[in-house]
Formats: sequence, structure tokens, C-alpha cells
Amino acid sequence: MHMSHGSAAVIAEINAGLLAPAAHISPKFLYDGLGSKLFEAICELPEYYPTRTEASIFAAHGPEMARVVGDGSTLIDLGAGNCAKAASLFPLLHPAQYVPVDISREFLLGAVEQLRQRFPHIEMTALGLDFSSSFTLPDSVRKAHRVFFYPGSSIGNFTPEQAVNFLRSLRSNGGDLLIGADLIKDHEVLDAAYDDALGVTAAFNLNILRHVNHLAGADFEVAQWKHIAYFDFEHSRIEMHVEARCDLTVRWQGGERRFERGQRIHTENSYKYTRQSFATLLERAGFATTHTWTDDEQWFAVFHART
Ligand code: AVJ
Repeated sequence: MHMSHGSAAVIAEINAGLLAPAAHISPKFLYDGLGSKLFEAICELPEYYPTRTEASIFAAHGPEMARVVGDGSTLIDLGAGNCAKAASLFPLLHPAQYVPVDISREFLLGAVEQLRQRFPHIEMTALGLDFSSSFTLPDSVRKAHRVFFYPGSSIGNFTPEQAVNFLRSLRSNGGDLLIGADLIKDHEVLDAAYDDALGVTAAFNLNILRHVNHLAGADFEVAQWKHIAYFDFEHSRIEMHVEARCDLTVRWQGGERRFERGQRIHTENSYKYTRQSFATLLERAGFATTHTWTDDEQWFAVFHART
């Protein structure tokens, strides 16, 4: 067995997922240092339309978004990663404080270090933490004019019920919302976006096993697993799994499990909405949509909402 580097809570969470009847690993564990870099590479792929489509919406409607959001905000960037999306909006949004939040702490701190040089007049408060379970903001985050920036359709990682609860927990921190959601479209487009020809998404998905080896002292052999991704019509979501290529046993800190060839571990859901179904979700969480912006093909949408 390898060394385990995760906290007791992280190991317990991984253990419970691996021992569940339908084995699963939370998608937040996709993001170690390498995973964050692989996700950056995904965003460059021709098949992965969400990033460039969302960027085209920001490019086309940025000035109007800035008028709606208003100057001097406390911009809280959820899952900030390399902070590039928010940074590209700084010249329009003029935030007073920028609060990037990401589970991949070292990666985030590296990104923020560079940003401080470029935008010395914006106060920056980086938070390296997991916000997926409800979180309260520290006192260093200004209370005035909070805007939760949640681009990229990461809200799609939650089930709709979890998403409503998560949005309610944001609302309890007080603030407006600027959020991206991926829209339902032709399933071939969706499938290709999550199973690209270069195999970058496959590497990104399989890297979760390396990360779990590190966190929970597991002994996954990556070569024994393969990447699976497809659109599930019933749930309106992309599902990602890793599938055993042969019969094998995995051991980790506190447990073990046998997998037969063809058995899977569910690693991610990425829900796809319609404009209307997402506005309804926001409403269920107590937010009222003020504006929706989309691209010509209606592949992606950005919502601004208030409580
Ligand atoms: C970062 C959650 C928005 O669901 O599209 C990309 C993650 N997974 N390719 C998404 C992801 C596979 C991505 N989010």
C-alpha cells in the first residue's frame, strides 16, 4: 500500500464512495495539480465547446454584463482554477475585491501571484478550499456587493437537487450570481466534447485514480482502467466513468474491493439544461433571473440573478 496524504475526512469520503454498491469518486478529486493542467488542455480542444462558447458570450455581451453587475463588486470566483476567465473581465467589471476559491490550492496560489502583479489595485483574497459542501466566507471577504461568479457550467457537476441546495447556501452568504450553464444539444456534439480524439479527457478522467492513490494510499493501476463518457438522456447529463479492463483488486487505506472486467466507477456527472429549466432551478433556490445571454446556436447560457 502507498502512503496516504489526504485528511481523515477526505479518506473517509473516498472510502465510502469506493465501497458503495455503485462505486463512485467525487469529481472534485479530478483536480490535483496535473488534473488542473489537463482541464486547461481540455479547454483548448476543438471538441470541448463550452469554454470557447462561453468566452464568445462574454466577448459579445461583456459591457452589458458589466452594467448589470455594477462597479466595485466583491467578486467571488468559485472553482477559479487559473483565474483566467475572471481576469479577462476585470477591465469591464472593475471589482474592488477578487476572491478566487479552488480546491486545487497550490495551483490557485500560483495563478493569483501572477494576477497581483497585473492588477495591483484589486484586493485579492485567495481561498484554497472545497466549496462543494456548504461554506461560509471568512471575515476577510467584504460583505458589500458580493457577486458569486460561477462560470464554465461547473454547477452541472451537482444533481439538480444538490444544485438548488448549493445555490441556497450561496444565497445565505448574501450576493448576486453570474453563472454559466451548458445547454442540451445534439448528443454527438456532447459525446465528442467528453471523449475527444486526442484522449485528453481520458487522461483527465483516469488521473483521478492517481490522485486517489496519493490521497488514500490506494494502489490503482491506471493502465488497468479505461475512460467512458456518454450523454444519458434520462438524466440529461454526461456521465463519466472509469471501467476495469480486467478482473482486479484495489486496496486503499482502510479498505479493498474486487472489480470484475467491465465494472465501473462513476467519476462525474455534467448536467445539461434548457434556458427555461435552468431559470427554474435558480428560482427554486430563491434567485430571480435578471438577464440571460446566449450564443447564436444556443449551446451555452450565462445568467445574472438576484435574491
Ligand atoms: C469543469 C465541470 C465544467 O463538466 O464540462 C470537462 C469538467 N469533465 N471534461 C464539465 C469536465 C470532462 C467540466 N466542468
